[in-house]
Amino acid sequence: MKKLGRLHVLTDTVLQDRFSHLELTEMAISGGADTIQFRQKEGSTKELIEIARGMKRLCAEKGAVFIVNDRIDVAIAADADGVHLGQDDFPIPLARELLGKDRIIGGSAATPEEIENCIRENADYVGFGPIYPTGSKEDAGPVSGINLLKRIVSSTPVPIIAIGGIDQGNAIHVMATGAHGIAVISSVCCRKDPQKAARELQHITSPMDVVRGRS
Ligand code: TZP
Ligand code: MG
Repeated sequence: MKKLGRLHVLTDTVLQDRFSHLELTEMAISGGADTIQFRQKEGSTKELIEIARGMKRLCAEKGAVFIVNDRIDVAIAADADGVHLGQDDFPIPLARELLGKDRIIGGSAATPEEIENCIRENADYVGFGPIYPTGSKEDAGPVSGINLLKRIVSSTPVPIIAIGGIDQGNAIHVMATGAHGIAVISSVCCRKDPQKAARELQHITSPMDVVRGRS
């Protein structure tokens, strides 16, 4: 399996329309995001595949991991590094059969029970949240808060990628729980300067890169 990144940026063209998925990919990676997730609920399959292929090419060039949300067909067509699946999406065990063991398969969870499902199905990581209130997902469910996140991190044998309302101000508290990393939409895509916004988060999620002068 490819190395699991610590700063996952989910590109979004609904909450903002200044930048395309590809432009956001470029800016987020320039700022230090190590993982880009293509998340788009609307549009024809053909259109999604075209966008995803462009994003994958750019991610491969820059050494970032490319993950597709929900759509395993689009992930396969774009030769993505992985797929991220919700509880009601394409079943993880079937995705594993199709993608093999070298691709990353992440599962979404909002409760400890859903985390158990992801573990049972051998997800490579669990995207857990919302940690804080978010306006980016209507059905995100109740917030977990930092204390529950901390308990979950210490009792879950797979890496946790925390999501939901994470920004430049609170990311440090999220990382302090021992979460493997964070996934964000608005605190990069909706910021005036997405590259700068990603850099600020990258300094928090991978501080050693800063020390080594790789920022
Ligand atoms: N899943 C749980 S919360 C969420 C998703 C996709 C939205 C995250 O967006 P933001 O803007 O980083 O809160
Ligand atoms: Mg989904």
